[in-house]
Amino acid sequence: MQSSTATIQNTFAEDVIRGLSATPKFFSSKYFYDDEGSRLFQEIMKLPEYYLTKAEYEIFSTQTQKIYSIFVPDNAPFDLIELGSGDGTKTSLLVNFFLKHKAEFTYVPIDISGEALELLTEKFAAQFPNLSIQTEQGDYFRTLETFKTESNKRKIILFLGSNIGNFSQTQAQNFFNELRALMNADDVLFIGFDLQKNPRTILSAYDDAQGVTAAFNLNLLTRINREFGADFDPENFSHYASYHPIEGAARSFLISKKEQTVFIDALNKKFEFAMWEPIFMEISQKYNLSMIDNLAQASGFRVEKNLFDDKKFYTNSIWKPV
Ligand code: AVI
Repeated sequence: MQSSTATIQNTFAEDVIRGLSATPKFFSSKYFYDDEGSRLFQEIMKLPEYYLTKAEYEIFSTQTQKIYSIFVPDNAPFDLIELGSGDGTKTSLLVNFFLKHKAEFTYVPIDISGEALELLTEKFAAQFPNLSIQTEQGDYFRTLETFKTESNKRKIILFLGSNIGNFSQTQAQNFFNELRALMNADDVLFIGFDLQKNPRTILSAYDDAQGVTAAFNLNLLTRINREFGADFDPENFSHYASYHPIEGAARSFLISKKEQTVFIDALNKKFEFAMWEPIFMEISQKYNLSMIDNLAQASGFRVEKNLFDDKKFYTNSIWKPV
């Protein structure tokens, strides 16, 4: 049997071939996060233009009590499950408050990256010596499936950081349908959605003045060079971001600056690029409140409450199963 790393690598290779053989060409933004990509994303979150992280942090720090009362109306023990845990900065605000209020819970971060989970565990163990923490490496749904049968505690599931925005609306719908099937009537889902706003504000967040977002996109070419022996010259591509105010979709592309051929040694394949040909890299879908309501309803949830930052740039939406 193949190791799971080899399987992931094969899927990546297949996705590269599929994306570069398609018209228009595309990559999946889930491959952005190698070590350098994760470092660049940390930089993005600190950029003045990238309002999303600050807005969600504001909600977590100013409305902790409200969140707590909705999550735990009855002081019953619960599992606080985080899908894609990242560095845990925002979650630590909740954990801190919950512990101070003597809530009885286990924090369960689920992530594909073992390294991210190790870092998080170290950080949380030092910060919260009394916290019960159970890390789970791997697929969200597979882990939740075991929880559905093995734990009879209420599950509070966090899906933060507007990660849902990197799914198309159809993918988001499928994702919530699958999640709903693994939840019990008493469980709660807490999701971060970036909201539609001044299109210029959104566009700047994905086209920052320092070029960090451009480097973040171009890094995928460098990753493919390293992992599959490709000969992409990142200098021959430029980053282009767009925002479509009717669809609410921010999209990023890498544009071939000239006619060129790229050879990928490990895949023994070459791909032609016309001058100005785009590769679609990423969608960052922005929502409005009726889109959020419709999405919840269509997947078997109701919106219990939407929490907003001061500027109403962002919402953390609390959903309950119906
Ligand atoms: C991780 N994700 C929610 C980010 C976003 O805003 O779509 C990724 C990102 N892409 C460019 N900047 C940030």
